[in-house]
Amino acid sequence: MKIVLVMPSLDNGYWKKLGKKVGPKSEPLSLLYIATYLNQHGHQAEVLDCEAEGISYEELEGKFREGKYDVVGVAMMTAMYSQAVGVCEIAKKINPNTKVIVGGSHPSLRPKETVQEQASIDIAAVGEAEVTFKELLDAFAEKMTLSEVKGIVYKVEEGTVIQTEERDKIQDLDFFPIPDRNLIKMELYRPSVSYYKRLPAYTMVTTRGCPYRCTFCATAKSGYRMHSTQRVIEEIRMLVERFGAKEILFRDDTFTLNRERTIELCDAIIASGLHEKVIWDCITRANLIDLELVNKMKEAGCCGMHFGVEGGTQKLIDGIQKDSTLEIIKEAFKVCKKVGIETRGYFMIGLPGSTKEDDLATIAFAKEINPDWAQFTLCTPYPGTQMFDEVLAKGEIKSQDWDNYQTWSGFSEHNLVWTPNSRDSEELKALQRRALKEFYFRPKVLFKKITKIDNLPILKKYVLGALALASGGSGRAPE
Ligand code: B12
Ligand code: SF4
Repeated sequence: MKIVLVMPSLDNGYWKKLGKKVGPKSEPLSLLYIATYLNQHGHQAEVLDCEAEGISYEELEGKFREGKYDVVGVAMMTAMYSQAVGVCEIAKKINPNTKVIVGGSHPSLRPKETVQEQASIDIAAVGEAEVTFKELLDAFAEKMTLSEVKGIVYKVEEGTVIQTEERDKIQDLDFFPIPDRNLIKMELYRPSVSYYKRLPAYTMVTTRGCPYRCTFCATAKSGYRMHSTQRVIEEIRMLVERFGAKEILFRDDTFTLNRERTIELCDAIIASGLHEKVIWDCITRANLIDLELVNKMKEAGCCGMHFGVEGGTQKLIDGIQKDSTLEIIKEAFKVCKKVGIETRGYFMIGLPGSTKEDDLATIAFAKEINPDWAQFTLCTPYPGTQMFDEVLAKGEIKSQDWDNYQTWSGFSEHNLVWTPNSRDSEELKALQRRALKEFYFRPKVLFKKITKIDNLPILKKYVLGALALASGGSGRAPE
């Protein structure tokens, strides 16, 4: 059976020309995990990344024609819904007998609707899909029936779908082989301009899931499972030795959730000598770090930490069940500064219940804690989150056109899909632009950035970033 897994283009018109240069080109880890697992079981799955390789729909038609694939898997996040559907339609147009399977955040949260809505989609995989995909191939080869494959929704006939039993999550992540990066063109990948210090900088995940309950988050209450320390070391070593990685971006939801494991991992990195070859950053929560831990992380090569701050008043962060306090957040940024670790704060404009004054308080709080990098996105209730259900129940969702579920609308013509307290879209969009400009165009921030320029690539990245901001933003989410 010929199998291809496709990452659609992330570009649905939000990108301006400059955005392409500053936006991220992240390895499609989800597809690599699946393809590697399939190939370990005797298949020969390929991965096509339309975003990184700049493949247009026309070129994709050619590739599908040439490849004669029996099975096409397509990744789907909410914000790239249309592009994913576009890929599915091309697959069916080239060969109506091709089995088209979608997976990822969006179909995992709305599997039935996704299969029902789209004639070109045969099956949606719910949640983690390595084993599901393998079993689907078994079903296509008539070794089992579709109804026996757990964790899917499949079309029986137009308009009728069947959802199978839920699939239990694999607890030991080492069950999955290390994603085979030879399936993609690694030289094409690099993070957003403000996200790296040295290139090549590649991404990795060492855990999956998060037990916290933030109302806006698509991975809330999803447990927590880990790769073993030994396996993480093996994967870092491979990225360094085989692909020349100088920096690694750990994209776990909450990297330091298990303090003991974080220390064990840092010790193992140091013992292996990898801390002398590669630096790394991670995303975590403010309540999950302390001075001793951060010192250890720094010793092991950690150069940056990202925190979801979200709002600048206690009322705002309580409203989204962040389960944190402004004091804890301030302390976390202080600790990182003390140790010499760069920080990035994620903030949201227009949180539920917010007024313009609240948003101004968020901007002021960002300036007060003063991370090295601040990201201000517009609060967007994604389907499948608690926030979406709450605002939908109140009749406040203005559009279910998923293309409009963008968090950077301050830099586009689109109206917001939802605003708190019936606030005006334009007011919120203006606040997003104001937040970025107020934060970055401060003399002390500009001075600090300029004094950190010690090589040409860094200069280039700052020039691109500044141009993007000055011209109205990159029009593109770094993440
Ligand atoms: C890396 C990342 C990105 C990268 C994507 C890189 C890439 N090429 O894949 C970048 C930086 C580009 C990105 C952008 C955005 N992201 Co993002 N991102 C992530 C992150 C941190 C890690 C994803 C990952 O690799 N996980 C590891 C793999 C192994 O797990 P996985 O992705 O879940 O994949 C498994 C299953 O989902 C499934 N699966 C996934 N794809 C497919 C495809 C097929 C065919 C099948 C069968 C199964 C399947 O099987 C996989 C293996 O088990 C997640 C958070 C998270 N921890 O998952 C958010 C996340 C996916 N992103 C999210 C969001 C909101 C965004 C943005 C909208 C952010 C923004 N502010 O603009 C943009 C959207 C861009 C766009 N136009 O679509 C949300 C998704 C919400 C939603 N409903 O879509 C998440 C879940 C974060 C969150 N907690 O809310 N993101
Ligand atoms: S926002 Fe972060 S802490 Fe909150 S549930 Fe999501 S991953 Fe966990």
